[in-house]
Amino acid sequence: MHVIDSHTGGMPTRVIPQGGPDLGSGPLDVRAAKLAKEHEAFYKSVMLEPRGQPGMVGALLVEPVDPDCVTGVIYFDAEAVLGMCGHGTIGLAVTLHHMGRIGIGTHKFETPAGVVTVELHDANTVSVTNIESRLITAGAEVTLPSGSVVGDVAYGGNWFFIVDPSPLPVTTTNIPALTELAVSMRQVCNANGIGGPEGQPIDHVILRSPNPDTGAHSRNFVLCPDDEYDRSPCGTGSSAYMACLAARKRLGPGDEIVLESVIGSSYRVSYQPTQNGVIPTLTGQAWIMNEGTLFFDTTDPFKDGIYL
Ligand code: PYC
Repeated sequence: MHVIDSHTGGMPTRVIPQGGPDLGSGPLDVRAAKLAKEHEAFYKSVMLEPRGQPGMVGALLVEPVDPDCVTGVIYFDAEAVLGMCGHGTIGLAVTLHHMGRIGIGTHKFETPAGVVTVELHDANTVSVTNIESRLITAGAEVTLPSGSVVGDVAYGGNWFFIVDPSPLPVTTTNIPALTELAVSMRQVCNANGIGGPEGQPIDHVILRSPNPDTGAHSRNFVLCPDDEYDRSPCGTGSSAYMACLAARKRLGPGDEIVLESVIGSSYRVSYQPTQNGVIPTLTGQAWIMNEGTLFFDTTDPFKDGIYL
């Protein structure tokens, strides 16, 4: 299987141009649900060690339904199929350019969450205009063994519980403690029906620290479905956060801010208002790291990945 690996602000994306399971030709969300339900072994074998690496997101290219789109894409990590992925979309645009499939300019990609627009500024720099993002529930309270925390449920292509400010400083030394805290928040949210309006579970948790010493607006720690942290500032999470800022009138339409990841990589982000939320645009950079062929030798005892 041919793959091209990039990273966006430190977060890896593995593009699979062809050769995934047959998902049919229906709407992308239906194909994504089929991948999640029937082909877990496929996506785990590509994402888990020893072939994959912690945090890696896969981008399986499929035929789009919308003929205006350059490609359809279904994102996943080692644990779950995603509705959308911002860092993956930046990585995909850079990868398609590397493959000679797109030039500098504006292009559309179809994802299970909807059509997103990318503007490739140069070989590494991409702006993504995401799907409509919304604040769902402001100020939901979750009770943890260590006490209560209040956060927002918001959608940006995935489902987020956002705690701002974080009870723990968002620093690299705190990554293990932030991971443990965020895992328990997600578990309590999902045990108590705190999530999307149609029962969608929380798949990501964001803990934010305001005013990092870099002059950025804020820095975040993002827990992904595979319990890894997002090395990038998380495009869908930044989108969900923009919906929260807009709903609280803490940021005006078109005003651009810099959002940082826990490791200090950054996106420039702004939004345009819609009736129910915002359309966010985020700009970041990705770099190609590797192009190669994955082998699935039947005699390899770890050909399906390392399951812990
Ligand atoms: O950038 O949207 C994102 C993302 C989701 C999971 C990992 N990265």
